[in-house]
Formats: sequence, structure tokens, C-alpha cells
Amino acid sequence: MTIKLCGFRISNYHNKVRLVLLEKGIAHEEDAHVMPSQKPEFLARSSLGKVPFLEIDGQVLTESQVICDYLEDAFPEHPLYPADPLAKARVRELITYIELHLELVARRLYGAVFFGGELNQDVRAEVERDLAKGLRGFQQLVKFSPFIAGDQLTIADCSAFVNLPLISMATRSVYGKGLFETVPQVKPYLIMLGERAAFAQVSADRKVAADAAAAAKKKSS
Ligand SMILES: N[C@@H](CCC(=O)N[C@@H](CS)C(=O)NCC(=O)O)C(=O)O
Repeated sequence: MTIKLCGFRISNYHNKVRLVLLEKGIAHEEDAHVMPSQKPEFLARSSLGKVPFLEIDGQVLTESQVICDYLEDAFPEHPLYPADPLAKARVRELITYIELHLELVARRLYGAVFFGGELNQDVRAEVERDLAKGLRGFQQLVKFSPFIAGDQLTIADCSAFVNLPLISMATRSVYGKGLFETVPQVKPYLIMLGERAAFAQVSADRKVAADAAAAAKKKSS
């Protein structure tokens, strides 16, 4: 079976899937130069025009969480979910809070924060209100004992590692205060994860890709 991860190494969702591949020790290829696009030829590969996607013997699978769940089912060694069904559901609940109720909400700020766009004042206020709701839910679910959902490394850690710093950066830039400043466990937790080989590798590769993108942008301006 040939598995290829397609996307780019600055993408939080690409890096989440890559962490799962590396932590589970799944042999794979990577095309790290695939950018999102709405061009018809790209939509034929990834129907929403997004990355990441996984090619499994040439068949395309989209959506990072669907991909991670597929990898967990197809490669049960080195499990990244607890066996107990309720504990497993709790991990998925936490991933949903991080990605749907925090990251997708904060994403509305990225245009202004990362690409120099305007931030509408209504959007600024709506995002602040919705993030406060998401944060409340997140705080009720997190364990940090030592992993985010309990004593086992799970896909929720892969999601948290790529998403929490991004959300912090965006909220610090817009509101002058990172969203997780009131959750003191977040910082040492991210440092602890960053000491694992797979997480250190993904972080280092993200930095190389970000520096290359910044240099290319500077050259073209
Ligand atoms: N829910 C998707 C989100 C993926 C996503 O938003 N990817 C970004 C790059 S990090 C993208 O492709 N954006 C382009 C677009 O939304 O058109 C997943 O989990 O895979």
C-alpha cells in the first residue's frame, strides 16, 4: 500500500496528519508543495480545494480528522485513541472543541493577522465572544495529565500542538492577549510535547517552510 500526504508544512492540518503518521510509525511519502486552490484541475483532486489530503494507492481522502481516523483503523499499532469507547469519544469531543469551536472561529482573524487584510469591527467582536464560549468548553475537557485528554498520547495532542499556538498568536495580535493566557498548563504542556521526536521534527520542518515562505515573499515585494 502506498500512502502519500499532500499539503504544505506551514499548514496546521497538514502537520496534524504528519504527526499521526510519524507517531504511529506509518511508512509514507509526502508531497509538501501542494497548495490549496480553486482551479478546476486541483478541485478534481481535492473537491473543496483544500489541503491536506491523503492519497492511498492513488485514491484521495480529505479532511484531516477523517484521515487520522482512517490511519488509526488501518494501522492499529501504536494506538492514538484509548480503547474504552467513552474515553475515545472524549478525545474526539476535545478535538472538535479545538478545531470547530476554537480554530475555525479564530480563522476569521487570520486574513488581518497574517495577510494584511482589514478586520471588520463586528467580526472582531463576534470572534471574541465565540472564542470565550469555545475556551470555556475546552477548559472543562482538558486534563494535562500529562497529555491533553489523560495519561495517553492521542490525536487530540496532535491537534492541540498545531492549533493552540496558532490561535494564541492570532488572538494576541488582535486582542493584545493570547487566548490561553488564563490556562497556565498550556505552555509547559506544549514544551513537553515538543520534546518528543515526531513533534520536534514537525516543528523544525514548519519553521524551515515558514522561513522559506517569508524569504520568497520578501524577494517578490
Ligand atoms: N477541516 C479541514 C480544514 C483544512 C484547511 O482549512 N486547510 C487550509 C490550509 S491549513 C486550506 O486548505 N485552506 C484553503 C481553503 O480553505 O480554501 C481539515 O481538517 O482538513
